[in-house]
Amino acid sequence: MTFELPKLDYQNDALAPIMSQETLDLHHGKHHQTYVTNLNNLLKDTDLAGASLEEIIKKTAKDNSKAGIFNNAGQHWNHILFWKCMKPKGGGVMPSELEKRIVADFGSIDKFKEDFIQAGVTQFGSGWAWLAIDNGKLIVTKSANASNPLVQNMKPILGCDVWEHSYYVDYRNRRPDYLKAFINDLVNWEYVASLLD
Ligand code: MN3
Repeated sequence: MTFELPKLDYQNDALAPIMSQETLDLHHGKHHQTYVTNLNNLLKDTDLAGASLEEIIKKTAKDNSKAGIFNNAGQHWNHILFWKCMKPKGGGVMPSELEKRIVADFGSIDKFKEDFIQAGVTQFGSGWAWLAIDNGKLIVTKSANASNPLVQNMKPILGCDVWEHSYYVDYRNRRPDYLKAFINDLVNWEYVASLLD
């Protein structure tokens, strides 16, 4: 299987000013494309060629000799979710099914958002903040570099990229401001809700 860079569901300038066209040009057009290109090159003539992206991630997660494949496969998967989880004029009111689940598992929407922002802020170095389903319960977690909750048998339903390439053009070193803007003004809650079991 040859993996391909997915097209975005919106124009590269459609998330501005929260996420600029320059950021999307670089992040989607260059960074994500590089992960896809590297992944295809690394998979050539291996026993993983032909496996699904999820299978590749799960099979290489604990194998240091396949770290290159894991990193590029993980980043491809993570970015596919990330682009889908945003939309122009995002944020706002969640579908009631998702809202109920979040209130049940976090106590309130505000507490969930606080936990999510905190996860992203405290991820040391590059990585991701996640909302994931763990045995039927919604949890907030974080991961380093290319990893994600799939490797712990959880199902991520929202991911925020906290690598510097995701926010440095628009927010410089202010990662907390980027995370607040993401959760309040960019998230496509209808898409996140569609991933609930
Ligand atoms: Mn990225």
